[in-house]
Amino acid sequence: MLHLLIFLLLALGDFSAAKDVVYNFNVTWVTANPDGLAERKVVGINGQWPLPIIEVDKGDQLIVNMYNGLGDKSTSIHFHGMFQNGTNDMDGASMVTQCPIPPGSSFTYNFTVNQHGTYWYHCHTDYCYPDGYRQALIVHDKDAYFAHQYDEELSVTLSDWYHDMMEDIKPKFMSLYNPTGAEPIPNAFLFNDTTNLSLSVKPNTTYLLRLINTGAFVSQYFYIEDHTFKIVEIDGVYTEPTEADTLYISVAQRYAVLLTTKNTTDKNYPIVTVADSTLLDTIPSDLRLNSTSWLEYDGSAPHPQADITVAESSDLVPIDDSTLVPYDHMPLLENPVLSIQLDVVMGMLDTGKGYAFLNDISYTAPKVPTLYTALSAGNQTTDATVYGEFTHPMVLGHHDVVEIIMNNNDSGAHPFHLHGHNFQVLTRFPSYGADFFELKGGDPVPYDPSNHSAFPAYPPRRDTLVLPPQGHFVIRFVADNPGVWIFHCHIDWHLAQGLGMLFIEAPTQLQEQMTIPADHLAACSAGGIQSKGNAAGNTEDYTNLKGQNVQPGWIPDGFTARGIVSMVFTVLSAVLGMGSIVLYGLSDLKFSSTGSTDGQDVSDEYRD
Ligand SMILES: *[C@@H]1O[C@H](CO)[C@@H](O)[C@H](O)[C@H]1NC(C)=O
Ligand SMILES: *[C@@H]1O[C@H](CO)[C@@H](O)[C@H](O)[C@H]1NC(C)=O
Ligand SMILES: *[C@@H]1O[C@H](CO)[C@@H](O)[C@H](O)[C@H]1NC(C)=O
Ligand SMILES: *[C@@H]1O[C@H](CO)[C@@H](O)[C@H](O)[C@H]1NC(C)=O
Ligand SMILES: *[C@@H]1O[C@H](CO)[C@@H](O)[C@H](O)[C@H]1NC(C)=O
Ligand SMILES: *[C@@H]1O[C@H](CO)[C@@H](O)[C@H](O)[C@H]1NC(C)=O
Ligand SMILES: *[C@@H]1O[C@H](CO)[C@@H](O)[C@H](O)[C@H]1NC(C)=O
Ligand SMILES: *[C@@H]1O[C@H](CO)[C@@H](O)[C@H](O)[C@H]1NC(C)=O
Ligand SMILES: *[C@@H]1O[C@H](CO)[C@@H](O)[C@H](O)[C@H]1NC(C)=O
Ligand SMILES: *[C@@H]1O[C@H](CO)[C@@H](O)[C@H](O)[C@H]1NC(C)=O
Ligand SMILES: *[C@@H]1O[C@H](CO)[C@@H](O)[C@H](O)[C@H]1NC(C)=O
Ligand SMILES: [Cu+2]
Repeated sequence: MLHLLIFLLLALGDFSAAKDVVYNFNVTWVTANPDGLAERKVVGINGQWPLPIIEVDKGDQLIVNMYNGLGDKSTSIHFHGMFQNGTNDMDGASMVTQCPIPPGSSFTYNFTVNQHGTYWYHCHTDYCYPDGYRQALIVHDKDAYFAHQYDEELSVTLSDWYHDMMEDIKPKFMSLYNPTGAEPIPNAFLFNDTTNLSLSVKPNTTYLLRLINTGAFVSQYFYIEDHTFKIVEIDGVYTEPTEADTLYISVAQRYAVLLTTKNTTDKNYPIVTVADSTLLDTIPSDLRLNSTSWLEYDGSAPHPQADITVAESSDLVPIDDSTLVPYDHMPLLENPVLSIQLDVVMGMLDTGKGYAFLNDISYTAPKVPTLYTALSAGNQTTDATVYGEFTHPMVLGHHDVVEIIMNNNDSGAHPFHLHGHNFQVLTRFPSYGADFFELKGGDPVPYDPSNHSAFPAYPPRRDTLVLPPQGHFVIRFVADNPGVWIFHCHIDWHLAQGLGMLFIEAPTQLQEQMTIPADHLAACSAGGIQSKGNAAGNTEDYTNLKGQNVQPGWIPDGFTARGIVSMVFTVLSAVLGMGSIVLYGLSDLKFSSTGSTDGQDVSDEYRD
C-alpha cells in the first residue's frame, strides 16, 4: 500500500519521470586535426572525435558501457563534478576507486545524477585525457531558477592542445633532462575542439552559454568584445545572477552565463580567449596565446580579429569567483572538526626528476585501489596506516565539517579539485584581478588565522579552485558522502608529479553501502591487480606495509639540485663506461633509491 502511494506520488508529481540514459562507448584511436596545424592520433569514441556530449536530465540514471578498444593503453572515465553519492565505485579514478581498464576489457559506469548544470567527463588513468579523451557532460534542469530567462543553449569547451602523443611527451617531462619539472608547452589552444569558430546567433535573444575548460594545463581568460553577460552557475552550483565581462577559467572549471544578443545584426564580434602565459616557462614564438572566435550575427559581414589592448594576459581583470553568492544561500559551515593545512611545494628527488608535494608527500599510487582496501580492511578501515604512507590518506568522520588550508610555496597557480564534493570558498589571497600574480616568485604568504578577510555569510561553492602563486586559500566541506575521494591539482602534469592526496571518508558507512560489480573486479584480474588488501597488497596483516609503493628518496643533505643532476650524469657515464652520453632511452634509469629500502619506486606509473 505504502509502495503504491509512493509510486502514485512520484508519477503525479513529476511529468518527466527519471529515465535511464544509456551510452555505449567503444574507445579506439582515431585521427584528428583540430587546429589545422597537425594531424595526430586521438582517443575516439565509436570512431568519432570530437567526442559525444553526454546529456541527461536531473534525476536520470546514467549508464555508460565502455569497451577499451585502444589496444595499447589502459583507461577509465571520471565524471567530473558528479558527487557519486553512494556510488564511489563509479568515480573512475584509477588506483583510487577502480583498477585501470586494460585493453580488451569492458566496464559499466552506472549512477544516478541528482545534480544540475555543467560538467565534463575525462579519463583518469596515467596521462590520458590530453590525448583527447574529454568532453562536456550537461545536466539539464527544467526547474533552474533561470530556466525561463533564456531562449537557447550553447555549450563550448576551451582547451590547450598538444601535437605529440602523451606517450612521447611523458618520458621527456619526467626526465633527468627536465629536473625542474617544466611543464610541456602546448602547441595550440582550441575553442570547442577547433579554431576560428563562428557561433551563429540571433539578435535580441538570450542564450545560456556553458563554458568548460577541458584542458590539461593552461587557464584561459574569456570575453566577448562589446558584450557583458550574467554568471548563473559555477561548477554545477547556481549563483545569484552576477554581471561580468571577463572570466578566468582554469582547467576543469565551468561557468554558465546568460548572454543577451544585440538588437542589430550589422557586425560580428570577436569571442576572445587568452591563455594565461604566467603558467608557461617559455613561450615559443609560433604559439598563438590568444584566439579569436566569433559571435556571428551575419555570416556575410566581416569577421574581425580581436583587438587585444593589454600587453600581458595577466593585465586582464576577470571577475573574482570567490565573491559570487550561491543561489541557495547555504550558510558558512562553522566549527570544523578537522583542519588540514597543506603546503604546495615543487622539488627534486634522488631520481633527479621533478616532483610535487603536499607537505612532504608526493602522491604515489598504491598496489591495490584504495577503495578496495577500504572495503576489505574490516574494522581497520578507519586506520589510515592501511592505505600506505604515500597515498597521503586522511580518514574523515561521517558528517564532520572539514577545513582545508592550502598554502602555495610555488610560483605557479594550481587549480585544486576535490572529488565527491563541492566546497565552500572562505578566503583566498591574493584575489583574482590585477594583484593575482603579485606574489609570484616572492616569499609565500601563508594563511594567518588571525589576519584574513571576513568569511562570507554565504560562501561560493565549486569543485575546482585556483590557488594563486605564493598565496593561499581556505575551503570547507561536510564529509557527508562516504567514499575514497582524491583531492588534486588538475594540471595533469602536476598530478603525474604527485600533487594529490586521498580523503577516506566515513569508511565504515562506505562498507555498509557498497558492493563492487563483477566487471570492476574483472578489470583488476585482467590487469593483474589485486582487489583486496592494504596499500602494499597484504591481505593478512593490514598494518604491515612492507613492499608498498614509495616515492623516490630525498636528496641527501649537502647536495644541491644542480649537484644531484651532475652526479646522476657522472654515475650514468661511469656505469655505461662512456664519456659522452647517448641520450635516448636513459631517462628512466635511476641511480639510487635511498628512501626505498624495502619498497618499490613507482616514480612514473599510475601516479594519477
Ligand atoms: C570497437 O571498434 C573497433 C574498430 O571499429 C572494432 O573493431 C571493434 O569490434 C569494436 N568493439 C566493440 C566491442 O564494439
Ligand atoms: C585559424 O586562423 C588562423 C589565423 O587566421 C590561421 O592561421 C589558422 O590556420 C586557422 N585555423 C584553421 C583550422 O583553419
Ligand atoms: C544500474 O544501477 C541500478 C541501481 O543500482 C540497478 O538497478 C540497475 O540494474 C543498474 N543497471 C545496469 C545496466 O547495470
Ligand atoms: C561544440 O562541439 C560539440 C561537439 O563537438 C557540438 O555538439 C556543439 O554544438 C558545439 N557547440 C557550439 C556552440 O557550436
Ligand atoms: C526584442 O525581443 C523582445 C521580446 O523578446 C521584444 O519585446 C522586443 O520588441 C524585441 N526588440 C527588438 C528591437 O527586436
Ligand atoms: C533591444 O531592444 C529592446 C527593446 O527595444 C531593449 O529593451 C533592449 O535593451 C535592447 N537590447 C540590447 C542588447 O540593446
Ligand atoms: C595575442 O597574440 C599575439 C600573436 O600571438 C601576440 O603578439 C600578443 O602579444 C598576444 N596578446 C596577449 C595579451 O596575449
Ligand atoms: C612553505 O613556506 C613557508 C613560508 O616560507 C614555510 O614556513 C614552510 O615550511 C614551507 N613549507 C614546506 C612544506 O616547505
Ligand atoms: C576488530 O575486529 C577483531 C576481530 O574481528 C577484534 O578482535 C578487534 O577487537 C576489533 N578491533 C576494534 C578496534 O574494534
Ligand atoms: C594581514 O595580511 C595581509 C595579506 O596577507 C598583509 O598584507 C598584512 O600585512 C597582514 N597584516 C598583519 C598585521 O599581519
Ligand atoms: C549524499 O546523500 C546523503 C543522503 O543519502 C545526503 O545526506 C548527503 O548530503 C549527500 N552528499 C552529497 C555530497 O551529495
Ligand atoms: Cu598544479
